[in-house]
Formats: sequence, structure tokens, C-alpha cells
Amino acid sequence: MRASPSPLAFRRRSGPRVRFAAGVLLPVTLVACVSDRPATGPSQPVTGDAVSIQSFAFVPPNLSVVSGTTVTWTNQDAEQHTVTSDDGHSFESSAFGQGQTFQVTAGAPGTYTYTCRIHPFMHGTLTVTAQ
Ligand SMILES: [Cu+2]
Repeated sequence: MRASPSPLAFRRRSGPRVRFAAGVLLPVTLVACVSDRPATGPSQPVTGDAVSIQSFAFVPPNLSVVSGTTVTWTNQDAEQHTVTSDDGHSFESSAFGQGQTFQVTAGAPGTYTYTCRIHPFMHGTLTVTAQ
């Protein structure tokens, strides 16, 4: 069992386009033990520290990083996108456009699903492992 990540487990990086929801938008916490189960869902995690947003998709769709890693999303599309954690508090970007990036430093280990607020059909997963 691992403790549920606290809302402050993710630290914002400097930059005007990066913001975090100040409050808890949804009273949802990650289920304990979520990091202990095998990866499930549509894609296996890929290690690295970067996600490309291209053709209305997060690539790779499931990125695995060690806690403490700074993860960078880069928007390659002409459309604006966001990176918004489904739990409502771990991370949330503003809408950002082509060539722009969003960064977070991965906090507590766990599996964080996220979406684009503008295009709810876009789904990604950030898998954070212990150091
Ligand atoms: Cu989008």
C-alpha cells in the first residue's frame, strides 16, 4: 500500500503558462495500491520524460517516470490543448498552443490519468515510480 498522493505532491515549474488548480476541484483521490497492480488499459508505459501532443493524441499515451523527474509535454498541433489530471488536483495546464510546452515534476508514485479539457476524447497516463 502506498499513501495517496497529496495535492501538493506535484510542484509547479516556473513559467507563465503553467498553473495548478489551487483548490481541489473534485474530491477524488487516487485509489490506494493503484501503483502496485500491473499496468492495465490500452497501452503499456514507456519510459522517458517527454510527451508529444500530435494529431489530437498524447504520444506516448502512457509515460513512465521516476518520482522527481520533470516531465515536458510539447504541443505539435495547430490546435490548443491542455494537460489536465483526471483527479482534479494533481496537475493542470492552461491551454497552450503549437510549439509551447507544459512541465510538471512528478511527485508521489502512482498512476495518473489525464485528458485535454478542450478535447475530452484525448487521454493519457503518467505512471510515476518510486526513486
Ligand atoms: Cu486538446
